[in-house]
Amino acid sequence: MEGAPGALPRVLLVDDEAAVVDFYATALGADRFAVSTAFDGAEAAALMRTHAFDVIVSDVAMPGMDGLALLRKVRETDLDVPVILVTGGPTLDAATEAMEYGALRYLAKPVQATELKRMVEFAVDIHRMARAKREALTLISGAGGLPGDRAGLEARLQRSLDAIWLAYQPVVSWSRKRAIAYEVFARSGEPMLAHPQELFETALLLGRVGEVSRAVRAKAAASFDKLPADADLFVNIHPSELKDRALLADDDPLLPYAKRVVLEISERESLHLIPDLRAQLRAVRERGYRIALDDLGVGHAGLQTFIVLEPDVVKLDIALVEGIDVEEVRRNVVNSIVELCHKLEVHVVTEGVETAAQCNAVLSTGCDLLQGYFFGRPANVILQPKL
Ligand code: G
Ligand code: MN
Repeated sequence: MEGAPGALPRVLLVDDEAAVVDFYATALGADRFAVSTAFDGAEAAALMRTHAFDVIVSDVAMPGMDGLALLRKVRETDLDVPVILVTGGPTLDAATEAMEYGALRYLAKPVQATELKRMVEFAVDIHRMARAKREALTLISGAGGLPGDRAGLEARLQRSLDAIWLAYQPVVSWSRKRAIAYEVFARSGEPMLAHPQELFETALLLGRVGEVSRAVRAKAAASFDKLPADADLFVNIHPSELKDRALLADDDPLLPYAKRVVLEISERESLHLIPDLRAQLRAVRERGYRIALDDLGVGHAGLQTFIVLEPDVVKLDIALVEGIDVEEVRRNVVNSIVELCHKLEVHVVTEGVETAAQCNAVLSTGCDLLQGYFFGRPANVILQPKL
């Protein structure tokens, strides 16, 4: 839906007062911008489904879908288009919220014609830059084996989306002699994007992470039919899922099961690019989800991720388990982590347990929750663990 080169920048003006919209349109000038108008958020959202815009200028207080709701809606599908919010009664809360959701600027009424024009011009440049950066990313990754053209990537991602399935692996409690949960791994029948990492990286390039992660969550939600009543579900999420708020949508398929879901966030992934991560995590927790810090031991050094995530569960990476039965120093390290976690009332799961010897060594560290081939490999059905 990109416009032809040299075409006028497309601006969408949203306000429930016709006079205000007219004033904005005049201020911008029909010779400089291609202006479309809508009288509330719902009408704007409908227009956006069929038209691409370079900038959206929206009132905050409107009947029906207000400006903030519109902004959230926009960000579900478009991470780039700049949104300028305008309000009659600016409060700090609303301004903060607007910026959190990725509004470019926040303007107080009455808006001066020159100010509006300057800001919209700035927004057009920002949007161009965002688009160029995305194209650059596509080019760079193209060199690494993925198709360089967007259409190719799109087609491949679509095939992967259609072919997504879940593998289930039990997380066992040794003392309770049963599976207390199953971790789900997204898999895809599309060979080039079979691994979740490739799937998510492609989705990121195309700005479609929300869609892919939602497809995974829909499958995860459907698993509850088959899941034992006393077992929870561990679902891996990519940090960028916290960015576009797709996870927080009121109609998210996984939401009804939130209290039985632990969302795993890997220490391998960088969290510092997520704007206002703490607020996002708070919102996730308010929905009832618990959070696990995944792959502890292989990610960034230091405890920053631990401190920010305040996890309910920590998962020790397979790298810490390898050789744990023969190396005392590994047992001591794991033992220290397990003790500290328990002191902080954080559950610990040890991943990658493959042999009886490893199992015994891990149990000797005081860790009761275990996962690995020794109890069950990831399978396309929910299987009882071997215990
Ligand atoms: O990053 P995360 O911890 O979510 O990924 C775990 C990966 O490790 C999965 O791909 C899973 O198939 C794999 N896995 C699970 N259990 C074992 C195991 O016991 N040994 C090995 N080598 N891999 C495992
Ligand atoms: Mn995991």
